[in-house]
Amino acid sequence: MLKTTLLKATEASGKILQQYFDGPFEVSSKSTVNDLVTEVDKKSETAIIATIRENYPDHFILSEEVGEIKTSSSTKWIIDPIDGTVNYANGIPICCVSIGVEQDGEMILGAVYNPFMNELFVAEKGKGATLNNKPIHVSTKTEVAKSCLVTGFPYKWEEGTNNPAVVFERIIKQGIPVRRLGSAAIDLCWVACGRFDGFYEHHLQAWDAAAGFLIVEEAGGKVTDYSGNRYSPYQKELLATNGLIHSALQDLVNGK
Ligand code: LIP
Repeated sequence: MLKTTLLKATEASGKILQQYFDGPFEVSSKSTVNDLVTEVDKKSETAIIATIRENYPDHFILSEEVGEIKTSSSTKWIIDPIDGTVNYANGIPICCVSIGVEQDGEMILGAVYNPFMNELFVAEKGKGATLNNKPIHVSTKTEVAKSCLVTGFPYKWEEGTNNPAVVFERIIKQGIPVRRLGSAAIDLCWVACGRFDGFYEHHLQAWDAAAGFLIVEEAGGKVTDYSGNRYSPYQKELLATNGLIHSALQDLVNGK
């Protein structure tokens, strides 16, 4: 039932993303000039929440644009109505809807759908991860030096010894390819299906990674913060790998 609702909400959102992709639509700024929200994020969010509410009027909701809709329920839906809004606003079809379901503090279900590539990633706690219904697995590369990585950068710059530019420079100076797709949810799913061997980002929000981190774990990968603690969507740093390069990438990220 939860999964059926999750897939229905994902599908409803995907249709909206496709319908409005060619524009025109309104775009406005949030925390910084390039932290964007479009009219389509809001339409997608409304459709997702309406679909959830048909079956679960009392569930807790945490969604990027409306924030928290608090209830006493132990089930929380964590929603990004468009992950990769900057891409969407620029007509770059690397964006998706991402929805995770948390129960009693544990992520139990997650779905990420990029309607432009017709790729639906789903994971259920303990039952593995799929791409368009076919089981997926992380890559088997063992050397970070031969890996293909992906990262993302924040819209609001934070200085610091290990800021995103310093880490990026450290890795690319070793000749390791690091891509930047612009959607953390897609980055995670592409680690899950073995296209990337690792992903790191300094400052994510719960909705960017709630579904994707379960998809990576269920595909056999490892997701932690930069200190190696199991990832929680309620803190900002994320390091996701195939497991085999995890400690080596963690060292690179931390400058060790
Ligand atoms: C974005 C992420 C992206 C990250 C940005 C932002 P949005 O989400 O998916 O990878 O680098 O900081 O969080 O705002 O485009 O949906």
